[in-house]
Amino acid sequence: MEITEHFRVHHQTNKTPPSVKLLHLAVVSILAATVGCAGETDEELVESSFAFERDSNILEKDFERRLRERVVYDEEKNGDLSNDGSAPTRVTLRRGANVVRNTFNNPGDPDYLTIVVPRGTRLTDIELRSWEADPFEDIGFFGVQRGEEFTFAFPNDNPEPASGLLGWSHLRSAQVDGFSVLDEMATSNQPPDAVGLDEVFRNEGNDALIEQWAPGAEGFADFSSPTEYQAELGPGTYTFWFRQGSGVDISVEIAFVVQKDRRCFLPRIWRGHDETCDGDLSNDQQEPTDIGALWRRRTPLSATFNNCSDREPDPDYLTFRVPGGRELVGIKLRKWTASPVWEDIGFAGLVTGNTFDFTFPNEAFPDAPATGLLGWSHLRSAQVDGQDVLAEMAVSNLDPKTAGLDAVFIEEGNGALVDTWAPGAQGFEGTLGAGTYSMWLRQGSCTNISADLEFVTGPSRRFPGRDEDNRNENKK
Ligand SMILES: [Ca+2]
Ligand SMILES: [Ca+2]
Ligand SMILES: [Ca+2]
Ligand SMILES: [Ca+2]
Repeated sequence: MEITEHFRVHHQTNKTPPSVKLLHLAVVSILAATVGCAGETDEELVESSFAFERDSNILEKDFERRLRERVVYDEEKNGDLSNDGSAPTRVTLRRGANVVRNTFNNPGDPDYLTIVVPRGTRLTDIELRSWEADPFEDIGFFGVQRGEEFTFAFPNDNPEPASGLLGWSHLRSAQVDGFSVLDEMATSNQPPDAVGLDEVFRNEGNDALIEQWAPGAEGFADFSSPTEYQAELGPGTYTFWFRQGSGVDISVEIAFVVQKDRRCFLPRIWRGHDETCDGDLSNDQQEPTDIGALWRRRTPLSATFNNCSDREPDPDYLTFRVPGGRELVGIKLRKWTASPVWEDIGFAGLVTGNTFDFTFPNEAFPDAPATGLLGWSHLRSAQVDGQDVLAEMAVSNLDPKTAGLDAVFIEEGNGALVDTWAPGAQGFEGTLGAGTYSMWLRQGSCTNISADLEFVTGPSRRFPGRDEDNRNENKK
């Protein structure tokens, strides 16, 4: 099937032969197992453990799908899926492919299904495996909402007719062994041509679907660049509606693929604080989440944040400690994703102490709005393997030209950052010594920014020879 580059990238990722992945996993496992050994730089150790995480995740998906498959609901054996959106049939999914077989029509047999994606797992695909209709009919509707009920119905009076849906797809026979249903649902907040689906529809001979797109769905694709995304739903409860427009019975077999979220099984020294496994970082600037003393070399942090006005916003405040004998020498951005649309700007602010006494707008200092901050940086994808976040924070008291950052911003294609600099921050000399610091991760809109950061420490130059191991301090 001819598909756009955007989707090709995503799908090819999942098609590496398992044997190749196994071999690679073995190699990166050995590399990763050397964490803490002499002879490797911090940078090499960090790279090897990130490679381990990335590659074993790809491995997991193919194996889970092939090795663990079970029918979780078959209407012939288990009875009709509920006709009532307020009391759907409920199934808890397990790792692997969870197969559902059902028949639906309109108006007599809508099917409502609630799935529970357990903690420590993610729903990573929905595959349509078979499609039967007699007489042949080739269109159905498949919608999803968060929670245990399905409240959405046609017609929707909202000018954006898909409002209220997390995502939706037009089910059709071409999806059998074809395009991922989950991918379509994840990007249903955007017109088909914005996400390359127009080409998919055309190649199927289903051009009419381009016109039948309706705005309003929330969408849930995680974009790692303007053109690459992953469609996934995390742990939680979701309800689906199988609907057909005519009296014809449509029978389908559909598989919900669930994968272990292996990050949560990594030792704390590798995963640090990961919101997916360890919970949301505090929304309260007076009581940031205390992630404790930083580890000896690197401490990862994975957080998702937004500043949404239509629902509960998610700012993230955290406190960390640089232990005696160590210095914070870098804050690296390792991964940047945005959902449900690509967005490329966030904010990271730093203060000393265990509260974050700074807010926007900073009314007391209109001419120097960064007053009160030790340092700050505009988080952005270009910092992934690029400019160090801590290094930017250190010189945030200086305008970008004086700090030498203007060239960096322009080279990244982020020239606008030169003009969005704000004076008032304290700044510091490159590294931060032993002490307690708090950080604010902020985003300006409803888009969820997910950032994997990494705090890197080194021996203190202030007290040479006192390179204390803080592993005991991290045992909680
Ligand atoms: Ca049914
Ligand atoms: Ca039913
Ligand atoms: Ca968060
Ligand atoms: Ca939060």
